[in-house]
Amino acid sequence: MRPPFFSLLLSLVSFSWAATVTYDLDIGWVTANPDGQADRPVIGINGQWPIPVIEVTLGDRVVINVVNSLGNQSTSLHFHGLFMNGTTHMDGPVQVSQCAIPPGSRFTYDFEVTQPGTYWYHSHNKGQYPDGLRAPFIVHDPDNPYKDQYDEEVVLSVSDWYHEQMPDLVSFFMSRQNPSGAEPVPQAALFNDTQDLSLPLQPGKTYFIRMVNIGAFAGQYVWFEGHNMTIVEVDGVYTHPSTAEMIYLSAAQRCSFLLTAKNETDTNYPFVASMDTTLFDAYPEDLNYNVSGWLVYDDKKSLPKPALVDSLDAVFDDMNLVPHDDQPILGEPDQTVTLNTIMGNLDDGANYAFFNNITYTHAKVPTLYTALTAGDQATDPAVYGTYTHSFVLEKDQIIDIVVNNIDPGRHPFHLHGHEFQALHRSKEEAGPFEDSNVTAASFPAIPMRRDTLVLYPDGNMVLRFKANNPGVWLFHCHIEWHVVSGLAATFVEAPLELQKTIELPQEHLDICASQGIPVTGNAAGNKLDLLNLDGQPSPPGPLPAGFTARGIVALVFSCLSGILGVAVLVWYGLAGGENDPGLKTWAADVDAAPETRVLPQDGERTGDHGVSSGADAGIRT
Ligand SMILES: *[C@@H]1O[C@H](CO)[C@@H](O)[C@H](O)[C@H]1NC(C)=O
Ligand SMILES: *[C@@H]1O[C@H](CO)[C@@H](O)[C@H](O)[C@H]1NC(C)=O
Ligand SMILES: *[C@@H]1O[C@H](CO)[C@@H](O)[C@H](O)[C@H]1NC(C)=O
Ligand SMILES: *[C@@H]1O[C@H](CO)[C@@H](O)[C@H](O)[C@H]1NC(C)=O
Ligand SMILES: *[C@@H]1O[C@H](CO)[C@@H](O)[C@H](O)[C@H]1NC(C)=O
Ligand SMILES: *[C@@H]1O[C@H](CO)[C@@H](O)[C@H](O)[C@H]1NC(C)=O
Ligand SMILES: *[C@@H]1O[C@H](CO)[C@@H](O)[C@H](O)[C@H]1NC(C)=O
Ligand SMILES: *[C@@H]1O[C@H](CO)[C@@H](O)[C@H](O)[C@H]1NC(C)=O
Ligand SMILES: [Cu+2]
Repeated sequence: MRPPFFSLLLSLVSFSWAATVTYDLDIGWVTANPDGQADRPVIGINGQWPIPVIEVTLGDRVVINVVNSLGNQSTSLHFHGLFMNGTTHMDGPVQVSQCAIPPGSRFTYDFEVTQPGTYWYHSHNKGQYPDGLRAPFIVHDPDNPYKDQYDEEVVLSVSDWYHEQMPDLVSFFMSRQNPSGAEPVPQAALFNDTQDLSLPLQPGKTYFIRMVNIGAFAGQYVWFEGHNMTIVEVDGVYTHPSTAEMIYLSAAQRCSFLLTAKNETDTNYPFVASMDTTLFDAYPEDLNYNVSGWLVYDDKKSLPKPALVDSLDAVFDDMNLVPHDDQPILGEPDQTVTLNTIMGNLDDGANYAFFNNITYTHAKVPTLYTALTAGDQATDPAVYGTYTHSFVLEKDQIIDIVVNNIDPGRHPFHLHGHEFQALHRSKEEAGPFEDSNVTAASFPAIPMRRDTLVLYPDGNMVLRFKANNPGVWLFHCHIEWHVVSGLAATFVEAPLELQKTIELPQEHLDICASQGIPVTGNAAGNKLDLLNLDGQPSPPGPLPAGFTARGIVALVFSCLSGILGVAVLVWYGLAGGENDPGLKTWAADVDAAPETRVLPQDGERTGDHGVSSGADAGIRT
């Protein structure tokens, strides 16, 4: 047996061998047609699309030199799931940890990779990534606990695909013409940025398949005919092996599994990803929401059509996974943050997403830069402004996030800078966690960990993590439409520590200066009085008085009665927000509608939309 000091020595040696891996990424427009239906401009890298899969080894230092050659859009890169421990300024979200990289500028991401597994990288600016700027990011692990159980690794992305570009889709989505907030429905699904993909298999071999959903919106049901999956990793966390016939991968989730090839080569097998159509408000007749590929044992044999599957009930529940390291449940929380997910309209007639009563609007100063320049006041959440929805965490605190879904849609929630323990996820329609009879006693002793978890319609969930990574980290829904409509909050973790450890490279400050973005002071750019937030960027005001109460009723009623309510809202949008007696009459009829829960407008009014009184008027029926 090897004495322990020797293995320590070995690990020190291997650490010092860690390589620096450099990527030069020139981001620019190219044309692509991955579903064979339409050529369109996409955002490529170095003149190519799909953009490259980044592959590094655990412990590597990664240097990514970005040049923005788009000409007409700014950009940024986020490395989804990587902790960025000590380098929160390399995390990527625009106006959170950096300014956007304007056209013609350069920016270098420089960080160490301290976690093994399957990740991805994507733009974190203005709903941009679905235009093509997203791909897997793989961290190879010489000590992968399953390395003796497979022969080959395979990367396999899945995604939805749109024919229109995001800026156009977003401007319609966030408009008074779309008051119900119906998300654009994708035109196709893709495997590895194509369709009819072949995955050649050698008989008897076992494959470590790393699946990543790099899509914008749709969760995907995935299955391989005639083959089971043995799940061994989710979101960079190794798990004990679990057998699944079908998995569900939301936007941003990853799942790695072992798949063993048959010994016989007489048949090829289809595999399928089927978009979760319960997310869609419309089902265009010509939409094929499935994509298929084939496990090819013999390329001279036919590629059979996938069999129809009439139930998705066989889908594996990721809450049943157990991390391979058996990390026990963290101790009692020092802080519990409760976030109610709510959709509602503001006075521009568009539909916004809210955590409690706040729809995220980024600050004038990137939130990290406020943390770095606010001195002792950096521990006061107020300096980050109302609409970044910031929570300040002390170093090493245990934090619970309780998320209640006051919305009938699924939302895949993602936390930057951490993996969380998933302590509880209710079934659909369970109501808020506080109203349930679930107690801490029923939390698992060894909870599943990941960085993105799906919250079910009108359900709730409880997540726990330790604030052991000083930084500024977003918590948000990973449906890109909901990022755009404001479903995000900010955790400012150990800001005083950040002031001692983070030194911003000059180019970070330079790209702000070139765009006139202030880099010191509070969310409003105020340096003298950090509690004076006059001029902070803010969302539109609440629905106008007079419309408000009834509008909210209409909104709630619209959930119940569908078309009629939506029609009224559309009418409101087209009418330019003016009050109308006809609406009142109609609304009076529904005053007896069930209780209104869809109420983001509580509390103080801000912004310049002139609705200054009757803060509660909007919420009583
Ligand atoms: C930016 O340029 C691309 C490629 O030429 C073009 O397709 C796209 O419409 C432009 N987008 C904007 C927002 O101007
Ligand atoms: C998917 O694309 C990646 C990157 O090009 C490639 O490494 C991988 O082998 C592809 N997967 C399949 C199943 O073809
Ligand atoms: C897959 O797993 C299910 C349930 O464990 C089992 O019934 C089935 O036979 C397995 N299929 C294959 C191809 O191994
Ligand atoms: C394939 O053959 C090997 C060796 O005979 C055997 O161990 C293995 O169980 C077989 N695999 C399957 C899926 O039947
Ligand atoms: C997609 O696949 C599902 C599951 O097999 C099937 O029920 C559905 O009919 C398919 N849809 C289309 C448009 O092919
Ligand atoms: C919670 O309450 C419901 C309804 O009262 C009951 O059916 C369920 O068994 C309870 N669950 C627990 C964990 O006590
Ligand atoms: C970040 O690094 C510190 C210091 O090495 C360590 O204590 C902490 O656990 C790390 N956090 C994460 C999330 O890895
Ligand atoms: C949200 O609600 C809280 C608590 O009622 C209140 O203090 C705050 O001013 C409200 N914020 C907004 C933006 O309405
Ligand atoms: Cu969402």
